[in-house]
Amino acid sequence: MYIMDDGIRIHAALELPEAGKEKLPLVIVLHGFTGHMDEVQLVALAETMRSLGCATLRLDLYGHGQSGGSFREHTILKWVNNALRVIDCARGLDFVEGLYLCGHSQGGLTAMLAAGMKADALDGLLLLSPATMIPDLARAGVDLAGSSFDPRHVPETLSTWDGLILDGNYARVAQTIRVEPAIDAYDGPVLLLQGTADETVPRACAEQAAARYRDCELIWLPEDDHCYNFQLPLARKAVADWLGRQLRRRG
Ligand code: FER
Repeated sequence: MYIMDDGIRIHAALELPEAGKEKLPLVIVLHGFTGHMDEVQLVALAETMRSLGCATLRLDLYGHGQSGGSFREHTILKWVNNALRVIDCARGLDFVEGLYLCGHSQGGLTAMLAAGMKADALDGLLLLSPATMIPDLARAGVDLAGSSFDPRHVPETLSTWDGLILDGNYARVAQTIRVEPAIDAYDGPVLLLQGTADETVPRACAEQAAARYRDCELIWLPEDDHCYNFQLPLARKAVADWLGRQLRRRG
């Protein structure tokens, strides 16, 4: 199905738990940079969430997967707008009681920013290796998606590690993003998962975000990478334990 956001189609997969009640908690799941909703770890973690009785809504964000917009024109703020729109949409569904937001990497950063804007709409935040270093890389002009530049004179386009072209506005937008105020504006419960061998997001990013949130459980996945290729069962268990606890707490 598609959810329209300001004229752009957001491709979404709504899946219900097998043993569902009349009212269900819903988890919205956001992928990362160059990613899509069908990545192995997102499909697996969404299945874990459904096994706990939640509905899941996996999305393709602007310029990714089967959604509208081009990769070149995407920015983190366009993704935040997508998330805000989908949160509003989810709140309007009559079967939804309890709303959680989950995001991987750049989608995790997006989830943090959206949660800071809509803390009152969310019952919990699940952050999968959130890429909180992106704004700092953009401000430094160093190795942003593999591209380095003068941060005061951002080029018209940047070319990424995989030879994809990004509009310079991606970097200009990222330069303005501050994660700390978004963290401070969200006082609900947070789960943060991070592999100890993640080569994309530095360990310090996870440590700093977890320390700053008021109620955050940080789970380290030993020797795991950015996409949980080695410890997916452990990632599933961490989500099941934390989300199960949140659901029981809410009754
Ligand atoms: C970067 C490092 C990581 C970057 C983006 C990411 C745009 C995002 C990774 C992901 O979402 O998986 O330098 O630049």
